[in-house]
Amino acid sequence: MKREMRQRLMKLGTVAVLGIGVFAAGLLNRPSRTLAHEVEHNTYMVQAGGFGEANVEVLTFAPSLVKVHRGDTVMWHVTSLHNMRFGEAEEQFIIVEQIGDKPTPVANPKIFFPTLQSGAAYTGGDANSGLPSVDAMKSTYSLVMDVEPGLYSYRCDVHPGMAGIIEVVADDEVIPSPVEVAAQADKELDEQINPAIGAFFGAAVTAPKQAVDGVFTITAGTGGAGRASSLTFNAPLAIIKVGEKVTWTVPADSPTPHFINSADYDPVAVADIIPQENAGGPPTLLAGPGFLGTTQDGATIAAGESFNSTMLPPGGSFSLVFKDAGVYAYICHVHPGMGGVVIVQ
Ligand SMILES: [Cu+2]
Repeated sequence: MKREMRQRLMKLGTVAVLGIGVFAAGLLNRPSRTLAHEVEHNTYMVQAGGFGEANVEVLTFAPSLVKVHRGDTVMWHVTSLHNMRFGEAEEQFIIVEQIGDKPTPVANPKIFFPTLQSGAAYTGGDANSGLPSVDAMKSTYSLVMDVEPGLYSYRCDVHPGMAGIIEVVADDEVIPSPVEVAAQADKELDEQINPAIGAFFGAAVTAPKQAVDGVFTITAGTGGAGRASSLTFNAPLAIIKVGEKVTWTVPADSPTPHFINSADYDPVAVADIIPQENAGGPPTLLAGPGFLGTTQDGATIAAGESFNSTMLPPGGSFSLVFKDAGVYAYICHVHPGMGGVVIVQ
């Protein structure tokens, strides 16, 4: 996938370079001073997240800072569930709203819905790309930066700490080309992905082989590598005895939360977020069982019973007691490829 992405970027870069070449050739007889003004309106790619070996995902915008001229386009390559929102205020992914007289967890509409469509001009202030739909998660979103020189910061609200800056510079300032920006993006992603691959091997080496005092502890995802982590369980095969407990913990320095779901979990059948129309208003997105879970922490699971935790934030944990012999496969439903098996003897 990464190679494909690179090829696409190269192609884009080549087109941009050719474009500049043709344009520059037409301007040969003009004073060179006008060149910086005329050769404008490049498109700069920013990677919104990325992936590496050992199921590593990095939750950054790369490059984290991109310099553009006014009128240039910034195009984000969105590799997962990310939004880009310009604005000062912090927004929570799930908020509690009074619906009737009942406090109800709902998906924050300020995150989910776009206020600027892709391709529009950004003229300053608050603006949000909205979230890509699940079937269009590999997508692009672009904005024409039609603003005064200055720093414009934005963030992804799904992943706290994931932020980037667009610096709009004066027309006559020479800035890195789209090809150079693409190379910088790859470099920044690799610098984060590589330590996370290391963390994956470290976690595997120290993984427990058996329950201690009746508890088998499994680490969900890795920490210790900044914005990147391996979306794996350090003990993907846990063998316990009937009546023993499994506790999954998310490292406190994990950049992402996780879930513990029975392998038969179907995120389509069990909607994470249930849209509900308001009479005359915007839709309210009720947070569904995908986020809230259906199984209490510490519950006892019988043969064939399914289990689904609530969202486990960094530092969070979730335990199950297995009372029957059997094979219990599980996944994290938001992270493809993240799964494990508990064998109860
Ligand atoms: Cu996960």
